[in-house]
Amino acid sequence: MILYDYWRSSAAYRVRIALALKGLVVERRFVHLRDGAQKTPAYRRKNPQQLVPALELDDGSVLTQSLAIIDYVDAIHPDPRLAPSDALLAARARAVALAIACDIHPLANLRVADFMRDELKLDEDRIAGWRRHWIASGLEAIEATIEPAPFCFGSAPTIADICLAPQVFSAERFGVPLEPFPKIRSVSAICAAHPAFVAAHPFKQPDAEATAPAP
Ligand SMILES: N[C@@H](CCC(=O)N[C@@H](CS)C(=O)NCC(=O)O)C(=O)O
Repeated sequence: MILYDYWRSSAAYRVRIALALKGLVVERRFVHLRDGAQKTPAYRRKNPQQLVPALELDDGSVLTQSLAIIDYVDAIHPDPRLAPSDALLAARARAVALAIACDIHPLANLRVADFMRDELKLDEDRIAGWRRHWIASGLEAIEATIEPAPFCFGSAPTIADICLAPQVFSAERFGVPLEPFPKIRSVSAICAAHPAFVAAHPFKQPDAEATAPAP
């Protein structure tokens, strides 16, 4: 399998965590988002959405969308499971993952910021304010939802933690204060000490750049 990846992509970071939790090592191809590598014809053939991550399987088929990729990996390598066994908790963990992946992350994405800057002529302060607003209001709702024990919904990481840790990384990067979110901070601290989350961290990736400007 080949993972099309970018160190600072929080969606790719989710997939890296899931693969690490499963103990799976895959080939990596780095798609430099700031250089626009996601828009090249070669990558568009892999993912017509021009987004990372994408996972190419050994038969050449390509999976896109981080949550779909994680579901696939969880189905073919079920140990450890990435959802709580309890159906109610599983639904709640999925809801946190979807709140992040569908309702928070897309609003702070690179292409959205590019459009605001290039087409709407908004300045960097207003773009940064937009990002902070949607990330903070999204995290406020998640703070009210999770029940750290010590992960979001129990003693093992699930899809909720897999999505939350990268979202916290982005929140810190964009200057969102985390003081109002003690439960999120406690989950984040537990994740930061877990080997799979450590291995998947953006700064640990081969394509990481020490001084890359935001976004
Ligand atoms: N819903 C998608 C989101 C993927 C996504 O937005 N990836 C970002 C990086 S985190 C990207 O490739 N952005 C490129 C761009 O905005 O041009 C998923 O979960 O995989």
